[in-house]
Amino acid sequence: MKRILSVILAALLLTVHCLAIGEETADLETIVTIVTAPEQTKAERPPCFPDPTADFVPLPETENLALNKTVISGAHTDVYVDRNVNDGKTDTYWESKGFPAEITFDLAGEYSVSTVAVCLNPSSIWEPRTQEIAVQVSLDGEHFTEVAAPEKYQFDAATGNRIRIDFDAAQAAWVKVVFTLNSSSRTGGAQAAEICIYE
Ligand SMILES: [Ca+2]
Repeated sequence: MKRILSVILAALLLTVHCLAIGEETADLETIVTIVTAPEQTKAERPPCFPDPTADFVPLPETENLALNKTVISGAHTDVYVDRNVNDGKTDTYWESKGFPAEITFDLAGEYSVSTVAVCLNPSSIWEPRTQEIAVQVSLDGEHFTEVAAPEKYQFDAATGNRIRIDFDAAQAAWVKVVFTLNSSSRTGGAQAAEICIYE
């Protein structure tokens, strides 16, 4: 008998509890305003949070012909080997040992190239520096023609720590990028996290 009374009491308590929750939910429904989310197809940034990449040097949106292609260079510094220069990651980089520093890409095909971009790690830890760079192209990997004469380019995190070299379109199966100066006091060689080549 005592057990039956306990069960009845528990059932009554559960019923009262459920009724209380029901009233609470009803109360919430009366104070909550339901709004419909606006259509949004891309990420939007409020004006008080300016886009940090807005001032970055724009790069072509076409295929990067250098990505993961065979690359040849001279001596490198420490662990900063040449295959870091076209692995698609800006947190790995190539650093030559001294100047001039040449790095050559086998495009594995013939293309009409017109832009070479040189990128450092975009982090502001990489302080501004100047590198002098030229571009040469070849159809046989032996005879090269200069398409962009040596020129000093400013690398700055504010503009993405990257520069682009545009030149008249030239047929190329090989592209050689020649560095002759780096103003950074931290190294005696050329530095590039990524070198990208575009038609
Ligand atoms: Ca890299």
